Amino acid sequence: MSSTLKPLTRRPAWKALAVHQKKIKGRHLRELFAADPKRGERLTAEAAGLFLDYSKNRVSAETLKLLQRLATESGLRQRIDAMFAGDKINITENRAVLHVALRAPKGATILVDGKNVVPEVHAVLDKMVAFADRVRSGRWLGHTGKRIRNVVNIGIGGSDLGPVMAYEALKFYSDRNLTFRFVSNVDGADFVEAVHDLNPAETLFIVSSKTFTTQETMTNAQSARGWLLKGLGGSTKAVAKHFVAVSTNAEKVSAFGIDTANMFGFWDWVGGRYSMDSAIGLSTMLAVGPKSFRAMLAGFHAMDEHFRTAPFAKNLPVLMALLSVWNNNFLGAETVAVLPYENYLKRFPAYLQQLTMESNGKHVTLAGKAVDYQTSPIYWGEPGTNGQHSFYQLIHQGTRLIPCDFIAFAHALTPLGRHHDILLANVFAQAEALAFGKTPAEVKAEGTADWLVPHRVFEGNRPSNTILAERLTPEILGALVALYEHIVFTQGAIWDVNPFDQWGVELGKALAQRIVPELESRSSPNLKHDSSTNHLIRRYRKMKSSR
Ligand code: G6Q
Repeated sequence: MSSTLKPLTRRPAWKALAVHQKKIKGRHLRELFAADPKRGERLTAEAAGLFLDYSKNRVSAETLKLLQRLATESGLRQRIDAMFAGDKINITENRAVLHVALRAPKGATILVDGKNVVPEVHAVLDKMVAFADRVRSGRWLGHTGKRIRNVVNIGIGGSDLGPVMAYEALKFYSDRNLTFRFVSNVDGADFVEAVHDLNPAETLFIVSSKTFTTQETMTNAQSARGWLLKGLGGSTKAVAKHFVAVSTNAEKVSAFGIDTANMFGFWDWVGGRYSMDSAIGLSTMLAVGPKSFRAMLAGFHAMDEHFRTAPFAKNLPVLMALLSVWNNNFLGAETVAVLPYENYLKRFPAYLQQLTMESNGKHVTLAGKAVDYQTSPIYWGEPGTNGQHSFYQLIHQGTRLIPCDFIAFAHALTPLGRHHDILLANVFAQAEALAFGKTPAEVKAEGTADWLVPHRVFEGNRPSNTILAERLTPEILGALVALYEHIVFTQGAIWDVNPFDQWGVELGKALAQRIVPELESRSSPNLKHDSSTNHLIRRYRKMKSSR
């Protein structure tokens, strides 16, 4: 498909945007709002329980029209249809990309190589439900006959960030009789601290690994096995009662000693960073229960349907993606700050870092040609209001343009006095201050001494989106994650890159495998790296032998 497209910078809409950018560059959001008193009501859209206000972006009606034309000229419609049809759009790995099938309702049909995958998805879901019910009700017993009180998910990257984020986001709905921990880092401190206060007889490990070969996860899983057996008297029979696996690799799961009856599968058409709603979400289901998990899937599906069917002009993921392309490629913004004013979403920015940057951090097109434009911006963020007391200074008065996505909810899950109104007053105030700033005349009028005026001026004209929803429910979390998944998809379509591979992660992994024996060998290894790496290895070996 992409071969029939013109290179991005030669598409008519792109060229028109480049010309248009010169016109709009000098216009301030103050002017844009003054010229259109209803702008704040007009430049909004709504879907799947999420209300989006994008009026505080540096765009005119013309900009939006050109951006939507760019989406059309980039073949976005065809790409969306190809994804939902199960086409192998992950061309470098020859795979379909079907996280949308994970939340398709029973009875839907999505074909991969001529086979409907939806029944398999629901079979795994049903198996997860049966297991979750046994653990949550206390019917699943550990090796010594005690019920499970602690669940430890071992996984990394896509097999960790989604589960951690979802657990934190939905903690309000979780069973407080169960303790959840997440171990990802190969740094032993992660595992040691996670199990420090846990009783092995009451602990269940979920080894989450699509490939079941990932160095960090396998190392942690082996340590967990050792810790468990040591605590329970050494019988390897204990493993079956305290370990389950989430993987696509039955052979390796069984070689580890986990009964494949306790393995929850998924498929090669689910990318790691798109897998939190697959069996990788087993810890989420154990925490919040099957009903809430299914509600989350329904939220994902509602956003999928919106993305698939809504016209681009009203399509939340498409609009947000196009605005990010505008900010990134035409206004020169290098990052996007994601700022949830909801403490339960504290891990959401970290989750998005992988989703966005591992997906679109690419430098060649689908056809393998080097791009001559920027691809993914850097995503980062922290929950509000905390960030306001640290890095917001740079967003308000620094020299860089940092578009912000504010996320807020009308209702607190844990209402407490005036807290929520104060929280929401802050999010609205920040977006307002960023957009409109404070002019020298306004600063002067406050009686500020002349020499101090420049320091207290806020230029404004800083773009932001505000997403507002009723409350953080499992449905809304699903819709929110799907929103960003489809933003990433749309960006990838415009930039003509493959958001579904991650070859950049491979080189470091392969090199680490080579260096491990060089650190562990008793005799001096014959090092063949560059002089810096060789020297660091020698120095480390010396330091570790003289403890
Ligand atoms: C995600 C990446 C990566 C992956 C981890 C864990 O899209 O592919 O983050 O999830 O490397 O891989 P396993 O699940 O195979 O252990």
